[in-house]
Amino acid sequence: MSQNRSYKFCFGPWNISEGQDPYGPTTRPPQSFDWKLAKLKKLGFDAMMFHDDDAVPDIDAKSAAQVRKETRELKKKLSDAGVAAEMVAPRLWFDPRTIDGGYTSNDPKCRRYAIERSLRCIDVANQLGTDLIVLWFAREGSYIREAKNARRCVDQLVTALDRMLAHDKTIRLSIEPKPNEPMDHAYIPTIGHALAIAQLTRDPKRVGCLIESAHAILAGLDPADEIDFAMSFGKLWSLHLNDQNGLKFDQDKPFGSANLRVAFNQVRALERNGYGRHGEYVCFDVHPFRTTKPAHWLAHLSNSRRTFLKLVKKSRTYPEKQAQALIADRDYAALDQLVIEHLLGK
Ligand code: XUL
Ligand code: MN
Repeated sequence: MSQNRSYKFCFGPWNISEGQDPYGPTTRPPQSFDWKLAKLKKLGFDAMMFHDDDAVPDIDAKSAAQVRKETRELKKKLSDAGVAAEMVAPRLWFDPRTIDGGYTSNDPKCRRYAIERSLRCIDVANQLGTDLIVLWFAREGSYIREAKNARRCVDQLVTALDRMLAHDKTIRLSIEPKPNEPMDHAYIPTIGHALAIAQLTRDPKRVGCLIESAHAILAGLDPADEIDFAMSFGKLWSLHLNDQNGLKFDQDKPFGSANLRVAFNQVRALERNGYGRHGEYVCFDVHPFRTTKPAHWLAHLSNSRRTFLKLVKKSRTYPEKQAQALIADRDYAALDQLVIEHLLGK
């Protein structure tokens, strides 16, 4: 791995959020897309990630011609700013037709809507110049076990993936697993599940994954191990770094905020596998704390990037020889302390 390798960074418009949570309204006034794009550039980020309706607001209400026109305008804005579109994700969890799931809804009309919306999302991605579609299967799961036939749901997920793969021969589907929230249990809770379902599709090569640190932690897993696993298959096509303090609601904390050592190990895993070598971006799916004042609104993004880059340095200066000697001696107590002191610095 080249020590000079640098990373490219990305976030989405939803990461400059207004502070609403299930118990209270917004705490900051909304900002325009143009403002967010200008800030992204100024903070040293290279790309923006999109939901289909971040790209074309109210996409369901618009004709194909109107969607094309608005996507063209967005593409021009991005090109003028020198910012790439990293991915587009169909937002399948807002519409009343996805109340009981998108691809796995018990209602065939609703399943059809979910697939048609996803095909539109692919067209938007094409026009924005990215071949990456991210699928967070928000409501593809159950509130109560008996409500759905999980076996049939797996078939329905494969059908949906196959329809997307057939719609466009060049797009790649990146599944972003999350074990719960909004559902009690999701059908694709981990990277193992994502890579396994890829094998059931018509073109497994074009189905990969996206790891979000918080989602792995919610599944009781170490995100660094998830990174190594996905990268063993050459299937880690995107990444949402953030942090999560144990098994609670999805917190989307700044990277390294809850557990610096877990963050360090994710960076080490990315370094040893050469993440980014094929153009992959490091995206931060982080949110400001609800208490954040508008004046400090971007700190969670610049801080995450800053922490990441500091951890890259820590990874590249890790006392590897000493660590190897301790491993050979099976002295893990000393190894543990070596890591702690390396992170603490002088
Ligand atoms: C949800 C989540 C989403 C996806 C994109 O927890 O992480 O923002 O990353 O749809
Ligand atoms: Mn995410």
